[in-house]
Formats: sequence, C-alpha cells, structure tokens
Amino acid sequence: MENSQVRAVGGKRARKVIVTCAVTGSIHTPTMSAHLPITPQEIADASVEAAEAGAAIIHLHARDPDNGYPSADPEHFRPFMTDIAARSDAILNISTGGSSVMSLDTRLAPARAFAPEMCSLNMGSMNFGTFPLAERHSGWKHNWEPELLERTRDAIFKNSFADIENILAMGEDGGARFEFECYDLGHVETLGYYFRKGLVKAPIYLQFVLGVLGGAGANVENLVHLKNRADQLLGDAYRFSVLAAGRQQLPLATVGAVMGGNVRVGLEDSLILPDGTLARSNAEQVAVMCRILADLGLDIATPDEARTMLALKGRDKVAI
Ligand code: KMH
Ligand code: ZN
Repeated sequence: MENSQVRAVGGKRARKVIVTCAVTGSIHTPTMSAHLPITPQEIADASVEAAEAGAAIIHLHARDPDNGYPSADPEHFRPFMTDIAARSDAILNISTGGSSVMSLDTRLAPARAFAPEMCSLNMGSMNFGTFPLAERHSGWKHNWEPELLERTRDAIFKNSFADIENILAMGEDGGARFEFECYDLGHVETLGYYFRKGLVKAPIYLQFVLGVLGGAGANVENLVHLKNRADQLLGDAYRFSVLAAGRQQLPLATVGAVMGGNVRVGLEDSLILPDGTLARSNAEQVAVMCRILADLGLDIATPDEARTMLALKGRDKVAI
C-alpha cells in the first residue's frame, strides 16, 4: 500500500517537512572535496539535482569560477540563478552572510540585484572559526585556501543591530522573507526582540545553526535549549529548521525533524555522509535525508507547499 494511504488509514495526515539544500557556501574550499560545486554550471546542476531529490529551498552563495574563491558578485550569481530558475521551481534563497571577510554592502549586492523569495539573515556578530579545517588538509590547489581559513582566526562574522535592521529593511523593500540564522542563545533573544518590535513578522523561519566554532556546539542538549527559548519568545509565530556543521549534519537534522522542525543539508555545511565518507553530491545528502524522513513517516514539502508555509511572495516576483 502506498505510504499516504497507510497514514490515511491511521487517521492522521503526515506533517510536511521543508528540506533546504545549501549547495556550496563559503566555508569549504576546492581542495577539501572534488564534489564541491564551483562554476555556475556546477552550482546550477547541483541545485537542480538537489531539488529533484526533494529539496524545496536552495540556499545559494557564489564562487569565482576561475579559482573557487567565495564571491558575492551578482555577475557570478546571475548565470546559475537564471539556469536554476529555468529548470526547477525550487525556492531560491540568497545568502546575505557571504563570508566573514566581506563588507555588508558586498554581501547584500546579490539579494538586492535579484530580489529573491528568501535570503539568509545572521542574527548577530560572532567569531566564526574555520581555521581548524586547514589542519586536516594539505596539497592545496590554490594559495588562497589556507590563507582564507587562517584569516578566520582574527575575523568577526559581523551583523550588528544596525546591519540586521538594514537587512530587514532590504527584505521589506524587495519582498524577501528570511532564513533567520541563530548560532547561539543571544541570536534567538535578538530575534525575539525584533519580533516584539514588529520588525520581524510571522511566519518566522528560524534556522538553528549548530557546530560552528564560535557558536553553540552540535549536540542535542543545545538544540533543545535553543528551541525552548524560541518557543518562549516566538510562540506559534515561528517554524524552525536545523543545520549542523560537519559530521552531525544528518543526525541533528533528524533530531530536529523529530522535534517538529525542518532540515537543512548540503555541502556548504558538511562535505561528508554520516559514515565519514565524502558525499558525492548535494543530491546524495538530500536523498539520504529524505529517506530518513520518509522512514519516520514524515512527508517532504514541495516548493509550493513550502511557499505557503513560509508566506513567500512567489517565483514570479523575483528579479531573475
Ligand atoms: N554556512 C552556514 C553555517 C549565510 O549564508 O548567511 C551559515 C550560513 C550563513 O549559511
Ligand atoms: Zn550560507
């Protein structure tokens, strides 16, 4: 018997879970995995395959196609934005975090240029240490890789209150709604503050980010604590999703789904599968995640279902 029929017999419809795939990011570097998408063609193909595997939202950064260096140049975004939009109805979510060595104006340029349905908003300033990754690799393809990782020892991943207000205003102008990224308790408190002030409105999409060096560690206790506080501050005005960096990616996303949340996977956050082997594609991580969700009796939200759940403006209002 088909799954939905089984649930119908049980008398209760399965909950829909939104799967986000963050396909490339700005943390990992080309030497770390040959499967990390770099060129516009690779980023577009990875995104379309991830959507076909079940991702409703694609979280996007760009890279310089010549050497893989993280980029927020709208002209590096344009080819894959157009290509993905032509081949998939997934929700395109543009990063406003970029990387910790970019200025606010640089980071906001692509979201300003494309007025996406969603963009990320990091809810505070923090240390964001990726320098330990350099110890695990050698034989670098590009000199910039160990240099950029080392720079994070003395860089601040910055979103002051003024930055947050600027990004909220940009969202208000262009109609983008946010993936509110909360790496620690103070970020949840800040989100609560802007909700009380009326600058952040329901339905809020809160992404718990666990396992970044400088933020909350990737464990169940931290997730439960953060969610308890979000429940107090945001009540039923929010939905949450869980991303964990590195090896805990799929285990903690699964815990998040069991707790009533949504999930984010992708090579931006982890290059590996739970057994420690390199994921061969973003779609592979999405497929494993979707299989786990299905085995738990949870349904996967389609892009249009996610649009309704998150009150997004729709693809027809995006400037691509
Ligand atoms: N790389 C993730 C840990 C952003 O793009 O705004 C956080 C992130 C930041 O996705
Ligand atoms: Zn990102």
